[in-house]
Amino acid sequence: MGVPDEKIFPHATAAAAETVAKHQEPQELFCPFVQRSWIALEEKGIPYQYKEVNPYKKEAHFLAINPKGLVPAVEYKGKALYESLILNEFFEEAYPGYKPLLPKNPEDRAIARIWLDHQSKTFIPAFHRLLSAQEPQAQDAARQELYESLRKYMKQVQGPYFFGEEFTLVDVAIAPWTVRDYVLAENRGYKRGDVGEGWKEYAERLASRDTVKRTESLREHLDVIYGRYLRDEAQSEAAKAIRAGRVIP
Ligand SMILES: N[C@@H](CCC(=O)N[C@@H](CS)C(=O)NCC(=O)O)C(=O)O
Repeated sequence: MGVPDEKIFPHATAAAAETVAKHQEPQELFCPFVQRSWIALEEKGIPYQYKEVNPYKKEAHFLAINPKGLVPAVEYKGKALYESLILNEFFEEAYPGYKPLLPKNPEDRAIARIWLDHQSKTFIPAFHRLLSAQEPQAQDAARQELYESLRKYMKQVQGPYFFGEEFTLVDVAIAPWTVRDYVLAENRGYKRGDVGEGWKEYAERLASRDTVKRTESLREHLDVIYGRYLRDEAQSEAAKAIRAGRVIP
């Protein structure tokens, strides 16, 4: 039997309801790094509580979880953890009873990490450079750089996924960009088919995977943030790093 207090009207009303309504808009839906860790959680079936923060509003409670002020971040047993790839490996280690997303043998695990590193060092910076490049020459150079990174990557993909039938963290980590590369196709002359090496088919396969679709938000919201990148107006840490020729944090 419930307690009498359960019968109280449980919703905010009047001005308070308006305030609540203003804070319903998902804030980090645009973030491919968040989607990486979200896909991993969904793939593994780990129980979690999803909390939204606006990463551009560096509030104290957010900085306490990630002093770098970036999403994704996780609070686990009172400890603050962050960095999408590190979180994804943490899920593997902290939840061994759940579906594995890394191969069993150490050499394949090392190979997985080599190609995750490749994504971080070549693919993501090239994607950002192409997004924010204003001059046609700079766009051409960034587009070639992106294609080159993807060609190297695709030579390693066994198909249908990176390690064959097994869907692993390597696929998880690149999947969010397969639901975002339409921005480059519509604005920067990028074509999946021009990469060759099966990138188009692989990208379509990742983008249509259930856990990727379940963690995907509306394009109209993505368009707002990407508009800022396309005009090179974005003030995110990544945008500032690319502009200054620094490594993306
Ligand atoms: N290396 C980080 C990158 C995370 C990141 O850049 N997140 C963006 C959103 S997509 C962010 O929090 N930006 C806030 C800012 O730049 O101020 C990771 O892999 O988790």
